Amino acid sequence: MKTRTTIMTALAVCGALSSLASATPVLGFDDPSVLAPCDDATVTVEWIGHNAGLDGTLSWINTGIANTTPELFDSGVAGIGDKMVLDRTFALGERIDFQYAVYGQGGEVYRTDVQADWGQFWVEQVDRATVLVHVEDIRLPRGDHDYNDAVFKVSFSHVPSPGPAALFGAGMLMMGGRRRR
Ligand SMILES: [Ca+2]
Repeated sequence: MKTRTTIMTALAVCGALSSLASATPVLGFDDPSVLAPCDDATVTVEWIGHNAGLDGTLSWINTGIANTTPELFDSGVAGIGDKMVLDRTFALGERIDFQYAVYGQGGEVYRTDVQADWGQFWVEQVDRATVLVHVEDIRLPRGDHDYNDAVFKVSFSHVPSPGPAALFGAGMLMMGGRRRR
């Protein structure tokens, strides 16, 4: 029960600090930016599904390591509700970029950090700590704009770092240890 309360409080803090994320869906060729709404944000990516003739792979563009795009989901095998947690935390306002690579014919690759690809993504704000990202997997203007070829949810939660109180407590423990000698 106590753990649950702590998690809920942490999420609330993350949501309360969300001022950078847009409150309305971003359509067309605007930057489909997904931004961390708080510091020390843990990012969970959930596969929502896809409705397309061709399969593809969703990857996270890890800017911390050059040319690294760890795969998150393969639409051919991913199940609705499957989740992946990115292996680092993000600072307030830091962007999280994704790549969707279509199998087969043409093998188009779309990236949220490439302006020419922005129209292939539609970012829908669900709440302050959650967005849905919809992908159009046929290069515009040929694409049919249904944006259901791949859909995934990005959720942020705040993991508090050890605060001054915790450090103070650790210091007291060390002093206590010395006294016993
Ligand atoms: Ca489509």
